[in-house]
Amino acid sequence: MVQNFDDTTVDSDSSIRPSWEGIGPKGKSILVTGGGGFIGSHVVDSLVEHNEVRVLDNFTSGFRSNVHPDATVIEGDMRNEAVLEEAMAGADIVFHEAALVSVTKSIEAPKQSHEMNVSATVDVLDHARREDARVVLASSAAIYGAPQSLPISEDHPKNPMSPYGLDKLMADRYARFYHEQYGLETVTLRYFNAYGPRQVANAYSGVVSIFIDQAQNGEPITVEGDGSQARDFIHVSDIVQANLRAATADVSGEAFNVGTGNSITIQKLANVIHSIVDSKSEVYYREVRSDDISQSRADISKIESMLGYGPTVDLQTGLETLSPENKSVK
Ligand code: UD2
Repeated sequence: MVQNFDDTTVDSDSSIRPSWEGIGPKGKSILVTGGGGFIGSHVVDSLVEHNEVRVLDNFTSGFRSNVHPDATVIEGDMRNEAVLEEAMAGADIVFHEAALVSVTKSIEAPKQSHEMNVSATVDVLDHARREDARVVLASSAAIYGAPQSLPISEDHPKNPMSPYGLDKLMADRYARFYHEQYGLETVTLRYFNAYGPRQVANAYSGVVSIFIDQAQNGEPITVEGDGSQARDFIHVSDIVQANLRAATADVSGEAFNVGTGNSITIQKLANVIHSIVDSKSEVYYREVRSDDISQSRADISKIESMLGYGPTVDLQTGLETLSPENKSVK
């Protein structure tokens, strides 16, 4: 897919057709942990029409208002044994999206990151074993650390640079272990840089939501370093697509990258967002983040060939639908 980021004209009619239409499980009992969060709530939206969907969320970072009205909400902490048992009872499939997602937060509180990203995942896997439920697990490109080669394939060396990356690597490996040791059906999805509707803009969130928020408010767009660092930004609609394919494919014990195979520099991202939002903001360069990764781009050939996945939302369109003039994708 070739993208032309110099042409940033806003097309006010642009909209995104969900890339998950027509695929995914039907007639199942499904648990989505973190179903009030950015990614989990979109997974729920894609499932409610054809399945009985439960959401487990403590709403510390997610929101009840994100949860589709047709889903049943269990409000509680997944680390509480009784709560998890209630949520998992009778489940056919679990989408485990709940996590302490921020790298920064994990550095501030590694023990909490470990509890939420590793211990809770082992609990979910263990309950899934009892229920004989299939588990689709949210992992992260953070497990690779600074890449030695691009694009990053699934067997690239893993050198995580934060408690978050370490914890996600452990969770990722636990999913494989549960498959190999106990025959549990698991699939692990390693998200690259996710963006889309409902991504909250704050100090702990992704750069797309931060830049859009700054551009809309006329505040300086804060590029860290010289902006030459690049990321593979993946729209949440395509993340949902990957989840649905992972839930239904005749594949188990495998891990897949979920990205686009393309990358864009942070400098260019700032310019594109500035133009789409038609902002009065100026681009402001500040100190480079310590331990920042300079380049990240997914090799998506494995998920393309084994799950039939393909990214459908190009970055330009995805960003346009996030601008205030266009609320066509919710
Ligand atoms: C993201 C995820 C992380 C993990 C990883 C996978 C977030 C917050 N983090 O880490 O959880 O999944 O991807 O590889 O989603 N930047 C600026 N200005 C800002 C904010 C960020 O220039 O105001 C830069 C930052 O220095 C970095 C790039 O944007 O070079 C991306 O930063 P990020 O925090 O959105 O995501 P990343 O890749 O560190």
